[in-house]
Amino acid sequence: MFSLMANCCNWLKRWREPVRKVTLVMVGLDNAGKTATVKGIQGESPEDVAPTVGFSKIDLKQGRFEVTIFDLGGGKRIRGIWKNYYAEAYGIIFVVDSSDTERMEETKETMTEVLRHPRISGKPILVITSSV
Ligand SMILES: Nc1nc2c(ncn2[C@@H]2O[C@H](COP(=O)(O)OP(=O)(O)O)[C@@H](O)[C@H]2O)c(=O)[nH]1
Ligand SMILES: [Mg+2]
Repeated sequence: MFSLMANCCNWLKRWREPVRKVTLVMVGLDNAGKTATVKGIQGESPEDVAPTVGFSKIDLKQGRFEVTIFDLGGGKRIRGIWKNYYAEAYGIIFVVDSSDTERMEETKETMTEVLRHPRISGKPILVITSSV
C-alpha cells in the first residue's frame, strides 16, 4: 500500500513537471551521416537522404522534453554558419564517419574548432560515429 502511494506521488510529481525545451545542434563534416542519424532517431530508414542544403530543423518529443535538433549542413563553405546556433544550444551532437579515414584530420581540426568556441565551452558534447 505504501509503495502504491509512493508510486502515485511520483507520478503526480512528474505530471506536474513543466515541459522542458531543449535545443541541440548537430554538426560534423558533410557526408558524415548527420541527416541519416536524425532519420534513425525518428525511426526512419537512413538510406536515400539528400545532402542538407543550409539546415533542417527537427522537433521531437521525448518524455517531458520538447527537443529541437538543428541538423546543419557540413560542407566546408557552410561551416561558418554553425556558430550562429551555438548560443541557443543546450549541447552539441558531433557526427563522425568512422570509415572515412581520409578525412580524419579534417574531422579533428573541425571538432577542435567547435570545442574551442566560447559559446560551446562547458556544454555537453555527444560524439556519434557512423560507418557504412
Ligand atoms: N545505410 C546507411 N547509410 C548511411 C548511414 N549513415 C549515413 N548513410 C549514408 O551516407 C550518406 C551521407 O549521409 P548524410 O546523412 O546525408 O550525411 P550528412 O551530410 O552528414 O547529413 C547518405 O547517402 C546516407 O544514406 C547509416 O547508418 N546507414
Ligand atoms: Mg545532412
